[in-house]
Amino acid sequence: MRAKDVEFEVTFINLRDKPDWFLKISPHGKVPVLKVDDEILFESNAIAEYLDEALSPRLHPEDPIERARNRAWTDFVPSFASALSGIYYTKSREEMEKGLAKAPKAVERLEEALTGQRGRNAGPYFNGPGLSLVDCAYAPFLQRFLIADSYLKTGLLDGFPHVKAWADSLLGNDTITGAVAPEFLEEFHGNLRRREFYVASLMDGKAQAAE
Ligand SMILES: N[C@@H](CCC(=O)N[C@@H](CS)C(=O)NCC(=O)O)C(=O)O
Repeated sequence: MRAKDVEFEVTFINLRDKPDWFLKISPHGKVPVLKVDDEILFESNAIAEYLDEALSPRLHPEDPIERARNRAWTDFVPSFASALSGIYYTKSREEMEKGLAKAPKAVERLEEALTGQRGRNAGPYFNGPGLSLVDCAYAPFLQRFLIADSYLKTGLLDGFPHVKAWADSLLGNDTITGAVAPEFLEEFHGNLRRREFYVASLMDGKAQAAE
């Protein structure tokens, strides 16, 4: 909706204390949910596809082949996201390193996809100079990984130049970075601390060193 420049209201939900009104409208008790007049839509991709059909400009490519390719790569988001969170949602350095050893397989797939795309367009986004739905689908997971990686310093993306350049472009775009709650960084750090992840010990070491 930010990319389409439409007016909307957003209510951020505390997932540790979901309000009753939210539980009544969200079939799985999950975010995001979109309310359009009296209609409720859920599932990120279904919401994004609806918005793209209902509101201009189209954020999916016009060409049906390109559109199918974009949807296919959007379907890969959950596998990609779990490969990344498998690195930083870990309780020890050893567990983190196991996650890190598994992650390149998924990142390599995306690198190959982007290499193919760069044969068709010059970037910096998946389909060229403008943001598309597929960019918006990957961005939150790249954003969270890059925050965690600023402490873990895994170097994971160094071996994948297209993914790294894409992630840097996405995280340099304020349509993307402005989409989170104002207290996002604090909440994200709080979540890692509460769950006692290994990365939180590095964050806190860093915080103490800075004091
Ligand atoms: N496939 C769903 C996944 C939604 C989802 O997992 N949302 C998470 C936050 S990213 C959530 O609401 N978790 C709260 C819970 O499961 O209690 C989508 O893309 O919309």
